[in-house]
Amino acid sequence: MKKMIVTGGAGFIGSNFVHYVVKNHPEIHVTVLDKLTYAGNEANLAGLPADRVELIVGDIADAELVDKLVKETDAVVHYAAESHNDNSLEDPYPFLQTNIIGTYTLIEACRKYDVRYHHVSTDEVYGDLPLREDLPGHGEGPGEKFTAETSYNPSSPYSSTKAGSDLLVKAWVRSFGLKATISNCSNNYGPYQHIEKFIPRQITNILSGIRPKLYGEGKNVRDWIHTNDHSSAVWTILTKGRIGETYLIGADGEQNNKAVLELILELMNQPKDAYEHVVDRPGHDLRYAIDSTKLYQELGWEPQFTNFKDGLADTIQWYTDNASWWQAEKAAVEAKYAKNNQ
Ligand code: NAD
Ligand code: TDX
Repeated sequence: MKKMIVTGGAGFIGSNFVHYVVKNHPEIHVTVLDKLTYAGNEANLAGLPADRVELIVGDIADAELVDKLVKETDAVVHYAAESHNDNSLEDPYPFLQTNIIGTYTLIEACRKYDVRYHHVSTDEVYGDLPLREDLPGHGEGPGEKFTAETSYNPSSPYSSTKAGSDLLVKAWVRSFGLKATISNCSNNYGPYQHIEKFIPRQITNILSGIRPKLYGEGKNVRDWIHTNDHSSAVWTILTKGRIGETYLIGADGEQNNKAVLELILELMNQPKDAYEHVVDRPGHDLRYAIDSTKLYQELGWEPQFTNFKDGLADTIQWYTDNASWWQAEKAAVEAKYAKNNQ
């Protein structure tokens, strides 16, 4: 493999993956295909060598453009998506267009040119799990974490379009022999994450003198993984994974939202209760938890960034040092949330 296309490579996780590839795999040339929606930012790729990374501004649903690019590449790693649950509750249409039609467009081109395809997806396709305290095995019994065998049961317009895109890929593997793998990862954190998302929203609230906002009681659990560990896992699956297989990516990082917020407040020298409870998200998933045994055992992957407190401290430092990256957008993001009393 010498050339790869990374869709959504100007977004949060995609740009972290591009940095990862440039740093660790000097033999690869990366073409980023990104529409630069509100979530995409050319600055996320700043400083990368021009002879190794090329940005093409375009839509993954543009069949002509996709055909032209895929024809010339060895692999496609597909990150581009509409990614925010709250936005999908306001206006689902772009989620259908990008996540379903966009994925369809990419896999059609990959099938035509027999190009290796990796599909980046989310644990949210599996719906949610009960809280550990409500389970007899406290979350460690059979069926109490997501595995590749868990049935799909998505809750939001966002997660249902991701589920739909996963199913398209599975069908293209079976019916057309598409050379694809799928990964379903848990919640990522780290630099370059859009400030609409939970962790950067609260960090930038505190930096802006705004009280952080916790949905409902804050009991909902997310299984946090550092975005660099997501990148190494995707690379491992792309290069060692078995065609047609699904691998779940997680790093045993379960935390409820209240605990995460309290840790952010502590790390930023704020009182533990310096936040507001706001209106809960409709249909809010309760708990996600990933069993990534298959990825560990079959492909020998291991996460490196497993100290959540240290990772969070680094992330806080990044948003503190890079205020110019987010400040211009802050007021508009908060005004949008305020309309729903969030
Ligand atoms: P993001 O919203 O930060 O970035 C998405 C990128 O895709 C942006 O650069 C945007 O400009 C681009 N894009 C959107 N529509 C496009 C289109 N039609 N054509 C071309 N480019 C388009 O998202 P993210 O959080 O980095 O998520 C990336 C991927 O990882 C998504 O597929 C998401 O479902 C998946 N994922 C995210 C998480 C998470 O915690 N954020 C966890 C698991 C999986
Ligand atoms: O202000 C907030 N207050 C709050 O309590 C926001 C924005 C969120 N929350 C809660 C909702 C969730 O329980 O925090 C948790 C995390 O919220 P998000 O950052 O919106 O992430 P989530 O909905 O869990 O989805 C994320 O992980 C899975 C990504 O956005 C998805 O793209 C990915 O598939």
